[in-house]
Amino acid sequence: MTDKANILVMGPAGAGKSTLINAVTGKEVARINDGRRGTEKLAAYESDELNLRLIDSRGFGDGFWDSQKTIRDMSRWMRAGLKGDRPLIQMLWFCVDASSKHLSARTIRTVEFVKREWKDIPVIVVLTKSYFPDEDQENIKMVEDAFRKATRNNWLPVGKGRPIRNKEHPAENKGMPVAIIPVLAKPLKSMPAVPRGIEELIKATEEHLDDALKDSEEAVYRYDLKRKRMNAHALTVLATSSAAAVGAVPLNLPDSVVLSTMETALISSIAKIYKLDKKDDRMQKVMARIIEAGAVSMTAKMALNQLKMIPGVANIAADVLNAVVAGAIVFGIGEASGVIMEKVYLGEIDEENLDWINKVVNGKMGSVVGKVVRMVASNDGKINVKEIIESLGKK
Ligand SMILES: Nc1nc2c(ncn2[C@@H]2O[C@H](COP(=O)(O)OP(=O)(O)OP(=O)(O)O)[C@@H](O)[C@H]2O)c(=O)[nH]1
Ligand SMILES: [Mg+2]
Repeated sequence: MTDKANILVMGPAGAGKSTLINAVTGKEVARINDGRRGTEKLAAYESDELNLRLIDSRGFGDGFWDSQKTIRDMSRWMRAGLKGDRPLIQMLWFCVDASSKHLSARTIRTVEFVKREWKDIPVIVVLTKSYFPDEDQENIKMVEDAFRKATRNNWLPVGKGRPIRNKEHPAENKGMPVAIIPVLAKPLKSMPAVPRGIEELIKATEEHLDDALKDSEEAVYRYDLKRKRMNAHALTVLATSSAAAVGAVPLNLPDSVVLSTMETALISSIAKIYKLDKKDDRMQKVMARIIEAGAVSMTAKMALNQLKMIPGVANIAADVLNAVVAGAIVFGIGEASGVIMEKVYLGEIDEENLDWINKVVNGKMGSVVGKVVRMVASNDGKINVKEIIESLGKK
């Protein structure tokens, strides 16, 4: 296990370790805690894109015996693998649930005991479930204070009499994490919480790995872009089901203010993923142009007309038609926004190129509506909203 950088992911039960691993690898590989059972055994998951191997561990409780069991399990597992000349684990990601607003001394101690096996490996604290960016500073400070207190009390087994590997890492920071990074690995079902922080986590990780294990800048850049794309798509899929739910209540779809509001929220969330400033004048223009090009009234009328022409559809309730059309509209807008924001982010298009924006939005809208119409037609005019929405989301 020395070809890739091995990172041990540790932290209390339910902190979000497995979710984080799935987000970083972009695969649903690690089992998620469903409230009854979480990760039970250590297991390694590799990233296909980066030179990383993430080791998922069993979450521990705050009780003494439980943390002892974690320490024992880990020590056993590590001893079994401690044979090569390079340390088996090169870094530790310590997951702390940001929404819990608390980091106990025992939790820090458990992690530090395990860490001791590898002497000075760097620790990055991942503030998981960082739903609210405006609470980041407060949460980072909470972690710093908890670590400072632990180091000051001098019961931390860290760094005592040991050479400091990283010369730039000052002595008073001994035992402190090399970085504290707020992460939201998975979007919330409610709209505005955009997944974030994974790119920063990867950058910090690369920075603190030995040169031999580092990825190339090119690989990190490609990874970053792929993440952004995935996040934009995930948000679009979530917004699409919300839109279908909104459409399923009696309303006049072409005039729907609710739908336009959802579009605006989705577009600004996607802009946020690409770190574009939505308050910037030029960005405002881009966003307005996307909404205008995909105007709800126009697209809804077009889609409804096409659907109504399919034999068998005449008998279908208006709310079912509305649900499908609402979903299609928001999906088309989200996908178009992803393409547009990425090009702006890469500097490949000029924000003033409104014709191009028009073309992208119209193209996406047309193809999404076309896809829905084809699905309904091939199903003899029957509409299964859930199935259609799900199949839109699949790439
Ligand atoms: N929306 C959202 N939910 C999250 C996130 N991270 C964790 N969760 C939820 O928190 C719960 C626990 O997540 P896990 O990833 O299984 O936590 P764990 O640390 O691996 O748990 P153990 O293996 O039991 O220690 C699950 O319901 C996840 O869906 C996140 O970034 N966003
Ligand atoms: Mg787990």
